[in-house]
Amino acid sequence: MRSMPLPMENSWRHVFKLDPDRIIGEQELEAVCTSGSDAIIIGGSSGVTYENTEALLERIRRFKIDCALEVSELDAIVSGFDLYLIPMVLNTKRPEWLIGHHARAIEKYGPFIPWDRLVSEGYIVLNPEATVARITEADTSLDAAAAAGYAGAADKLMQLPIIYVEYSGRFGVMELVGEVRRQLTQARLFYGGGITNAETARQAAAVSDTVVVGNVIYSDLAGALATVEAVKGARSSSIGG
Ligand code: 1GP
Repeated sequence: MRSMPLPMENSWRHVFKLDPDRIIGEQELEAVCTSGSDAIIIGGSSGVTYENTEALLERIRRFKIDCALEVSELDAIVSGFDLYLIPMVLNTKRPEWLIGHHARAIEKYGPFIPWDRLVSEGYIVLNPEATVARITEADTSLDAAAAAGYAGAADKLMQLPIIYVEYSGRFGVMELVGEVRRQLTQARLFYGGGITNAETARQAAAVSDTVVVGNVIYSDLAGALATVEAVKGARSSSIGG
């Protein structure tokens, strides 16, 4: 009997997230795409359009690396990505960011949605200053036990394949991330936020399955590239014991 291939995202240990609304030069993009990172996610919380998303995908396609779109704008969904990541914000005070936009998208585009390429992510948004926290009115005051409660509900009751602890723009509390990790039975844990060098990358890698590096690409490329090696060499509480 042939076993089902594992989902692509399960092999991602390190991911770079590129914002289509920010400028990146050819050499810098090449360095990112050939760095040994496992995938590129294209996504952002503001200024994402069909045009800038398509333009960035086209440039990334010159390289052999998985490329996923993290969907935030219905008007900016471009075909041709390997995967489409669908965020559901677990700790939002506004239900449209958990399920409402999703329901409307299915109502409108249902027959055209490539379901086999969609993966949902249960976001726990924890930096109050991040654009995503402001837009979604996330309850960022959660302590570790409360964050783990959301993670457990999403892992066990909703069966989401990814839980994403998001501190975008600020390095988070690793004890909290570890507590979230311990609640998960089947979901993969993504961590993103404030990773700027090898040391912060190693710390995040120790408590999560997939480490996402964003902003530092635009401010310190060498620091960004150093995170790849650091994550690949790090042990995780869930990978390899
Ligand atoms: C953002 O989690 C990612 O969605 C990465 O965060 O930009 O702070 O690295 P940074």
